[in-house]
Amino acid sequence: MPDGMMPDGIPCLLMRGGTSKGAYFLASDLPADPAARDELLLRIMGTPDPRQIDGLGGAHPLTSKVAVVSPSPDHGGGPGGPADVDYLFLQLGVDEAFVTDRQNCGNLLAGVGPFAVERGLVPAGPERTEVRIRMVNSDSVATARFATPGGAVDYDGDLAIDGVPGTAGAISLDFEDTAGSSTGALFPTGSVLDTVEGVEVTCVDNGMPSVLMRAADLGVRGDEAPADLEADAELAARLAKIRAAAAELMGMGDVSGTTVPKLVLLSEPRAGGAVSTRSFLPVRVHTSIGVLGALTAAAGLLAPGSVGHALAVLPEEGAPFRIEHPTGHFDVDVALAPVEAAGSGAAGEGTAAGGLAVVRSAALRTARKIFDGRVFPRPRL
Ligand code: NQM
Repeated sequence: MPDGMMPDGIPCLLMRGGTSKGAYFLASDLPADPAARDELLLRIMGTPDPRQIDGLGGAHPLTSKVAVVSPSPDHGGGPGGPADVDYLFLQLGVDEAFVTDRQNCGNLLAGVGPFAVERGLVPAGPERTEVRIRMVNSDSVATARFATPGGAVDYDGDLAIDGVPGTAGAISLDFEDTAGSSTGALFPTGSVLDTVEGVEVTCVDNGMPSVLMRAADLGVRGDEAPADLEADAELAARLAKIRAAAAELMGMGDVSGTTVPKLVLLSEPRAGGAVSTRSFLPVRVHTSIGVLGALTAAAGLLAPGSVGHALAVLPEEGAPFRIEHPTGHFDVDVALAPVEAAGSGAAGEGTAAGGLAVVRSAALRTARKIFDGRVFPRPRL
């Protein structure tokens, strides 16, 4: 038998989570050793190969994702109480053989609650189920709520999310402790505005370390198609330099070979939203925008003096923050308050330069069970 074959396969549930797609596993079905686990996942996804032809991956970073789920140990939890399950997110490369746990993913998070019910980790309620999920990557908690009529997950519903055809059942996601998720502060450079490589940027982390900048400052409009931006080699080279320098300022060190921080180009809204965005992952361009990416962009834009504050059309207090992206828009619910007013309910230690803290981060997504079975990794090359 060729090296590394597993004739019985590994239990795996393939799900769309938000605008992404990934393979969901119980941690107990994968090797406990991270190096052995990652090596196996690369063969399951068909990485490295630009087409991922011999695996589950869909030839794009947004479809080369893995969720590893397990019961949460007693100590897991957040300000809102203990967690039910642990969710470790792993981003795999497509044509490069890497697996990284340095970023989180709020889109795959949308499938974690349903997966926990499918696998019997959490009992379903008779109508609705609430699952508290510890996001291992950032050691923070999100609560997912979704319909389970008759004790089974109902994936159907009437919520449309841009970037996904049709409609599906709403999954609400409420986040705790997103501010400073992986950098320790909402504005990790200590300032809401910095100049990096001659370009004004706002470095912000409300769940996804990101570098916000005006598209116009990079010589683009900000409403280009992802493929057009990806084809611009000069832009790519400039962004790579800005990213490396901004990451140093953010205390993230050498980020070569990692997928954070993300880069977000901002321009004025075109369709009634607050702002138009193009997010870099950090090389391929997002076809929409990540969940934590959107929560982070909104938090940055809400801070007076940030790079996009003046060009954004900010929502009235309590109204959704509508982020326009290449395939439509994404409404998120983000609120900041002065640190003193935020009190102990503030979402995390992420006090900001400018004295602001995040007091609310929430969004609606959908998810769908696509395939449940056993996956057979390709043999070692
Ligand atoms: O920001 C892509 C995605 C993501 C991440 C990425 C995400 C998030 O859309 O919460 O969901 O930024 O690499 O899946």
